Amino acid sequence: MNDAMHELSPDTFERDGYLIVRGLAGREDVGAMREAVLRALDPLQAPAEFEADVGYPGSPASRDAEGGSTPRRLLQAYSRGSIFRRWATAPELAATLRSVMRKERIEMSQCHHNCVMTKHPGFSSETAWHQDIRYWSFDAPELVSTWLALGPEREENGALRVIPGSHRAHLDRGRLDRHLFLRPELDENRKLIDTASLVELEAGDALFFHCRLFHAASKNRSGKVKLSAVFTYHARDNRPIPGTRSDRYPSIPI
Ligand SMILES: O=C(O)CCC(=O)C(=O)O
Repeated sequence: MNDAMHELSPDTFERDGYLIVRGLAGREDVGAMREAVLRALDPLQAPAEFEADVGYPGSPASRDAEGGSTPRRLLQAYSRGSIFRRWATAPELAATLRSVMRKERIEMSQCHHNCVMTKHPGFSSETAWHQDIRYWSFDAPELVSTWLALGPEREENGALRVIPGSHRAHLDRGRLDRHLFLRPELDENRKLIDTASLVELEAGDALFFHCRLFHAASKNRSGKVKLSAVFTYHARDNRPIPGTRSDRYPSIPI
């Protein structure tokens, strides 16, 4: 599919499990977010997740190995400044969420994503095919994440790839490995992966994607860090399961 042709309609989202809204964030807001992120990266302001923590292909073997201090994500983005709070609750973002979720009352989870992805050249890793819902616990697997590009996202710097319609697929457990990644060596998975689309974005473009949509990304082979602000939303009547990781912090009504 040509992403530029992607229609802005809830039906498209329902069919494909994702939607791209071009230029949803203005240049000034993107610039302010970039500045805040670059400040938080040097010196690094916690909390952060490191490439070495995830153990994905290509990541440094430990925090002590070469590149071991490469941050993968700045966590708790919502608490990092008013610019992030403004974006995560922006009326234009909320309007698209209401439309694709077909719900009026929506909340932002502080427990999932709520981060800035900081994909660095050199030591970033490959993220294999997965659904975000795999480790999340809500009454219904119906959450939507927004991925805001703070710079260009291309194959070369590790842009996301998505499998259109895969949020509707029901796969046998055997098609997933122990970490719930798609097993690429299986023919039936290969066929599914062959239908993937690359999500190319410019600064200010936002990808909305369903928590069951299979997606993946490669490492950053360019010379510049790739920054993307990512937040996750659920309908107010879709509650996190008490006592789980999804229930550590209260959600924020938007
Ligand atoms: O940029 C990447 O490597 C993908 C990140 C991702 O899919 C995730 O954190 O769920």
